[in-house]
Amino acid sequence: MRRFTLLAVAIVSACPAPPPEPPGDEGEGEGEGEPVPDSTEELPFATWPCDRLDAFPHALTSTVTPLLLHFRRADERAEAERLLGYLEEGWRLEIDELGLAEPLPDTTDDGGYGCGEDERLDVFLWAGHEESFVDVVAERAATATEDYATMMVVDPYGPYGGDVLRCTALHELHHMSQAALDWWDAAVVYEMSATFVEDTVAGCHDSWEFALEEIQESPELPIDLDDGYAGWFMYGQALYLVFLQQGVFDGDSAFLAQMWQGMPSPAGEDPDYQDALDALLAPHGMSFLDTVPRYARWRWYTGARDDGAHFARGALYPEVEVGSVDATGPTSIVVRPALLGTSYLAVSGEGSVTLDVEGVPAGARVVVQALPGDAADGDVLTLPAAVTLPRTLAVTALPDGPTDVDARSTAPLALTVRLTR
Ligand SMILES: [Ca+2]
Ligand SMILES: [Ca+2]
Ligand SMILES: [Ca+2]
Repeated sequence: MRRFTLLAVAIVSACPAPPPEPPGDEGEGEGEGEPVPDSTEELPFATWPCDRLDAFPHALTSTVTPLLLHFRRADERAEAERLLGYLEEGWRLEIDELGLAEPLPDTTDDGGYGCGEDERLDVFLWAGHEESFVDVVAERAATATEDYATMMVVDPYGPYGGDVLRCTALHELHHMSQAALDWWDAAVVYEMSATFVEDTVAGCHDSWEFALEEIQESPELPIDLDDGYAGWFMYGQALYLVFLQQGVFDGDSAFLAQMWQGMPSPAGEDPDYQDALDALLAPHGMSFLDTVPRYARWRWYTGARDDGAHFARGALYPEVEVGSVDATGPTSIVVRPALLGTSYLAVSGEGSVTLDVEGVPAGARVVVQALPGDAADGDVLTLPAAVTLPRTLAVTALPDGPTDVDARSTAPLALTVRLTR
C-alpha cells in the first residue's frame, strides 16, 4: 500500500533550527574526476524516483545514519546538506533517544534492493515536487507483520521546506520508523503520531497547530476518524497524544515508542494502536476508552478557558465548539456525537435542573460531564443528575462492550438531552 503521507505546514514555523551538522563524505561519483552533470529535465509528479536514479545524479552519504540523500543539481547541495543534517538530528532524537524503531534497510528477499543500489535508505531531494512523503519499497516477507523498508521525498523549496524544513524532516523520518513496525494500522495513528513527534521532539508548534481548528470545530466526530486525507483532521488529532503525554504520562514521551512496539500485526488484525494503549494505560488504572472523556474535558480548557492546569499551550489552542441551550424552563435538545465523539452544550439559566439523556442505542453508552465541576475541573454525572446552572455539559458517546477501531460505526447518534425542573 502507498499510504500517502503529506505533511501539513501552512504557517511559518518558529521552531528552533540549530545549524545542521556537516554532511558525510562526498557521494556517489562526486569528489573525484569529472564533475557529475546535473539533471534538468522536468520530472512528472507521479514519477517513482527509485525508477529514475539517473534523474538524481548527485548524492550525499550520511556517516552517522544509513541514509543516502539523492539530488539533481549541484546548486542544490546547500539544501541537501541542510536536509541531511536535520535527518541526522532527527535520527538521534527519535531513534537513539526516544527509542522509536530504527527504519529497516531496503534489502529484498531475492537479494536485491527496494530502492537504489544498496541497502541504504534513499531520500530524494526533489525541487518542484511541492510535497513531502514517505512510501514503502520492500516488505519483510518472512514475518507475518506489516513491516517495510521505505524511501522519502522532500522538496525543501516547496511549502514544507524553507523555514519548516526541519519540522518536515523530523515528521517524515518518523514515518520511516513507523513502517519498520506496522504500516497497516488505523489510518489516524500515522499522522497523529508523526505530528506529535513534530511537536514534542522537534519543538515545532506553529507548523501544525493550525490543524487544531479543524478538530476543535468538530468534537462530535470520532477521535480516531479516518478522513481519507480530506483535511487536517488526522494531523490535528496529535492533540490526543499531547493529552496522553501531559495528562497521563507525566510529560514523558516514552509511551509513544512503547505504543508502536505494541502494534505490529498482520494487516487488519489486532493489536491496533488502541489495543497497544490499553496495555500501557492499565498500570494507570484506565483503558483507551476511559481516556476519551478525559480528553474531552481537556479539550474544553483551551483558549480563554485555559486554567493553567491542562494543556501547556492550551491558551494558544482554539476553543472547542460548544452549542447552547436556555434552560430557564423545561427543555430538551438533540445532540449528535458519534462513538468516541463529544457534544458540548452550554446550558444557561439559574437554579438547578434535572438532567437525563434519552435515545442511547444498543451498543452505546454515554458519559456526561459537567464543566467545570463543583469541586474540580469536571464532574462525571450519574444520570439522572441534578445540575446547577449555568454549566457546560460534555456528552461523550462510547461503545458499550467489545469494540474495534476497524469495525466501529462513525455515524452520528441522536441523543436527547432533557432538562426538567
Ligand atoms: Ca537503498
Ligand atoms: Ca512482514
Ligand atoms: Ca496493528
